[in-house]
Formats: sequence, C-alpha cells, structure tokens
Amino acid sequence: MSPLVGVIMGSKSDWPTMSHTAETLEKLGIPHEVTVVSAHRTPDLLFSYAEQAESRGLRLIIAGAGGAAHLPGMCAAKTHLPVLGVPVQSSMLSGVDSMLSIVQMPAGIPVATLAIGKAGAINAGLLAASILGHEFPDYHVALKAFREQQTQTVLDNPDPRLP
Ligand code: RP5
Repeated sequence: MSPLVGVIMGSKSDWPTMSHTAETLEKLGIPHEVTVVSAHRTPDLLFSYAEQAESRGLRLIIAGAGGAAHLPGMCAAKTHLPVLGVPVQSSMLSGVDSMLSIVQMPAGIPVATLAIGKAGAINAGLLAASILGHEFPDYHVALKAFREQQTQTVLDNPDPRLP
C-alpha cells in the first residue's frame, strides 16, 4: 500500500527521536514514508513536498524539528493536510525552543503540537492512527488493541520493585 503518513524531519540528527514515530506506525501497520526535509537548508524541497503531499495520497504529515523549528509551521502553510509537530530535544535549550517555535502558531495555520522528544514522537504515531481510524477501520482496531495491551501491562505489574 502506498504511504498514508509522511514523516519528515529537519535533519538526519532528528532520526533517533523520529524513529519512535516510524516504529509506532509500523507497530500499528500504517504505511508511511520517512524523509529528511529542512525548512532552511532545503526550502524548495519542503515547498514541493508539502504541495504534492495530498495528490500523492498522504493523509497527514508528521514533522519533527529542533531549535528554531519552523519545519512543521512552514509545512502546514503549504498543505491542507493535518500537520502534527514533534519538538525534538535540542542540546542548548533542551527542546523548549523547539516546542515554543512549533506550538505558538499564529491563528490561521494550525499545527497539532506533541510533547518534546520521544513521548511526542510516539504520540504523533498514535494520534495519526486515531485520525486515520475514521477512514481505515483497521487502524482504529490496531489502536484499540495497543491501548488495551498497555492497560493490561500496567495492571499485571502493580509492584514497582519487581523487574
Ligand atoms: C533543525 O536543526 C533540525 O530539525 C535539527 O533538530 C536541528 C539541528 O540540525 P543539525 O545541525 O544536527 O543538522 O533544523
């Protein structure tokens, strides 16, 4: 099946974080593609990627970036698809810079912003499943199973001292 989710990131250095998004989508069986697209190093590529995303069959884009993280916002400005932004933890300001630059979109162009780092990357994949679940019931079922298993794991391990 052709990809439904485009996972993009500003740099190869974002992959240790964004790999968690890809892993989550894989677990849920959601076809996706992964591409490095930089808002400031490859702005023309970003524009063509965002402009063509919908006609290529993508249903949503997950964009991860760090520092002055304008990738998700610029991407959202060039497509009508939902854009989920993942703030990558930066070395200087620990990702607060990334988070603020992604979350504080002026009214008119929304970016659904997730938590900083690994948690946000995983949740972006889960949120994608939730959005796609309306059109593709299989992903709704997969998400439900994931949540049930997660709950069961907590219930089965009440004593935090045990391995
Ligand atoms: C952003 O700058 C990227 O998203 C990355 O998080 C950050 C640093 O990029 P590199 O200098 O490691 O390529 O564009």
